[in-house]
Amino acid sequence: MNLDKNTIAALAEHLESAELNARDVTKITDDYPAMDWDDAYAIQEAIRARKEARGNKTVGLKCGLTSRAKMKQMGVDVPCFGFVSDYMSVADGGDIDTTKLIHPKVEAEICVVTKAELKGPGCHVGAVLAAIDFVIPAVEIIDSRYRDFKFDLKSVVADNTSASRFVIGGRSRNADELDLRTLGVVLEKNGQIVAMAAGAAVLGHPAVAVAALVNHLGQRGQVLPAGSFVMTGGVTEAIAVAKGDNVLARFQDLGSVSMRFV
Ligand code: OOG
Ligand code: MG
Repeated sequence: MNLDKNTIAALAEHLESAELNARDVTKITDDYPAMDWDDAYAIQEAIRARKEARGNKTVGLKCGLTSRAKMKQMGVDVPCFGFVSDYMSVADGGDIDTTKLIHPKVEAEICVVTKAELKGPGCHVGAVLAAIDFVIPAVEIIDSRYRDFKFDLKSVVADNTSASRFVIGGRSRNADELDLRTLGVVLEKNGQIVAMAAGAAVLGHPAVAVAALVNHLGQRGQVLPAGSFVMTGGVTEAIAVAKGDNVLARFQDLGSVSMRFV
């Protein structure tokens, strides 16, 4: 760690205020170039603590930048991890208020809910598949607090990996009824196809993203408890949306997820 406690707390407040007031800021590594990975995750943890202290529940964990398309879009080469809170959840078919967001983008994601604890290091796809209770589709609405979505990996980790809203929909299925690698996803905006991919876009298999999350937690002495909701990351590049847009993501064997931006 290169930043002191007060700086971490101040940066958490800075980034969380930007989120809650829908106001963009410059990337924090511009002012704190010495910030390291531990600092970045410590800032994210401090944002989580602020939300929980206010009564918001942490309802899931997310993997980000797990597909080549996303890594290329954002100019980075390793995944990152964050969390989602109760107030970020929007019902399938629901409205998303764009006045509360800065510059939202949508991503189609294959998600899982676990039924057994997972623990790293050494967590692998087999352990993850054994621990999956069910697979469920979602659309994540990311909204980087950084101007023009321009950031480096440490800045985005501190900013809770751009987490903003998410919509769970479709229907749940057992993992053994699905081939998560060949599972097709089609993303539509206003009736037009804007992106498509298969599950293998996510690190070769979406369960690899869950294993990476578990190993990341393991390094920090944490486990992924049974009953966890995990988003494995956008299968395609993220698509910008604005007021008036309708988004529909179709998932092979898992139904569809939709929302309106108002
Ligand atoms: C970072 C968050 C990425 C995903 O699914 O890849 C993410 C960003 O691109 O702003 O959530
Ligand atoms: Mg995402």
